[in-house]
Amino acid sequence: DGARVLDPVLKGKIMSAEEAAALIPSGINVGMSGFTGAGYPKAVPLALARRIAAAHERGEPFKIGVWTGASTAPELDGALAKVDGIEMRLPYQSDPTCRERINAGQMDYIDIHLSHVAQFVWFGFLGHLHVAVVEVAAVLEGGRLLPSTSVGNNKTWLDQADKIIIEVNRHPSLGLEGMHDVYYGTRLPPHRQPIPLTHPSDRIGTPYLECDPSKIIAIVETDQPDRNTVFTPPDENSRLIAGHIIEFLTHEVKKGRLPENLLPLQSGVGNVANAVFAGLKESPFENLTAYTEVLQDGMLDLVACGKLSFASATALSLSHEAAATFNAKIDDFRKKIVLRPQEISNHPEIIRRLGIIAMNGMIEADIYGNVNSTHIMGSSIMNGIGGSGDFARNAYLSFFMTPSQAKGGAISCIVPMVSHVDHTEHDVQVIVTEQGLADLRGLAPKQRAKLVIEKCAHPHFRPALEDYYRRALRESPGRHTPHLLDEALSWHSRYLKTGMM
Ligand code: 0RQ
Repeated sequence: DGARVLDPVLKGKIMSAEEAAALIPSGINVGMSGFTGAGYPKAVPLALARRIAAAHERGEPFKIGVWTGASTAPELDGALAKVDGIEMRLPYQSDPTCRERINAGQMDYIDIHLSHVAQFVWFGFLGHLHVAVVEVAAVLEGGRLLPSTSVGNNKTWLDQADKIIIEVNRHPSLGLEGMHDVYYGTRLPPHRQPIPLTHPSDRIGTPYLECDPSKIIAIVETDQPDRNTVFTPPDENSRLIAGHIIEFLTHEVKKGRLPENLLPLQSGVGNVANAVFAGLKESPFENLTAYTEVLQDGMLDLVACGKLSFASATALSLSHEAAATFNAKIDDFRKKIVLRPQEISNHPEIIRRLGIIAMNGMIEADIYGNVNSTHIMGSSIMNGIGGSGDFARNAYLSFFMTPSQAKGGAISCIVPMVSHVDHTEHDVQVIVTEQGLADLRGLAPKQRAKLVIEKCAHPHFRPALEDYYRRALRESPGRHTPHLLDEALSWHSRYLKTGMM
């Protein structure tokens, strides 16, 4: 009915998802909105998947490149992967069908730091962007757009794409108006200027996305909620990990290395991250702030109860219940939450300046503190590096956390050598498992190894790690980072052969 399309000329561009999908040809790159299941287009990708399936049935090739903010939902990644419609995917995904195709060698995937994506497109490093498909909450006069529940890379998609398809979703609250801050001051080197953001609550841009209305080729109306993220209540391991982190932060405040209200917090995706915020709710800390990419239930709860005075993010990732709370109290949340483009939420310059406390999940760490966040047994992708690298390298303090074992105790998450490296020993300051916390700051490799084994490994695997390290100390040709190269990855190969590390 065009209720959320306020521009009289653009009203004329309203059409069905099928008609809009027909405007997307095979072989092009499409920039889609969407970040951790929020603000992704909900109708055009599904219609496009049907179009691709029909082409394949006729024996015609049809594939596109899919670029996003981060992970999306079954209606986008899942649907397009199922019909084998994705030639190349970037920069972060968490869809089971995508994952299966990537790991079967049928789909290419480039895993890129989330802060790099927009600038790589501007630099021309990723090729041409032909079409943008972006969900918004309303189309205002003159092609100004009210962003939806994530900002992600939408500014760059709208600026860089030749043609634009807008999905205007009636579901998100119009109370979102004023919550976004889209920075239009980025430039290309050598013309870059400092980004004038010195506090998580600073507003340095405009509340709207802008685009050249003549590039809009279609507007599709939808009325659907975002994918509902399901959070399990914190389990025992998550509670223990959260407890170790809070005890450590308390100690750092006592030592004078952190202010009493800490420094802006960043936290990754998943249940452990969520549990840390549940733990912070019970902690004595007050007046906290967050400068992060994803705002999950745990963080929203801290904002609601007043413990967290301000949160900056690029996307919401809420359960059904939390989304309802968010909408009901949106006028209050708008004063305490800002959503920015991911090139700003994850910007190394700002992360370094604000002194972020970064807390991210990992798959495994080795005894020297190298961290694998992305690969299972060295060769299969799980999700992607996401923003963890943006934050880890530039943070004031960088935590990586995981339960000490996976797959019912068949796998040790502390290993002699990681099977893939995302975060090198230089970017990892604190490793936390339910067993304990290893503070690696200021330690040399051999000191790190002793501590990681003692504090973080599961007792079931600790003796084998101690044995490896002892023998490496004796037999390694170099004694700076002692390793037995023939044995360093034997834990992983043993698991692949026997199902047990
Ligand atoms: O698999 O469900 O099949 O059993 O890996 O493990 O313990 O549920 O952990 O949900 O916290 O995710 C690193 C993947 C952790 C996530 C990762 C298996 C385990 C299970 C998941 P199953 P858990 P979480 C901000 C920051 C990178 C991106 C990032 C991630 C599955 O945190 O994607 O940080 N991080 N972004 O069984 C083999 C091991 C294993 C293992 C766990 N050592 N070996 N399998 N698993 N450890 C957000 C964004 O950037 C968007």
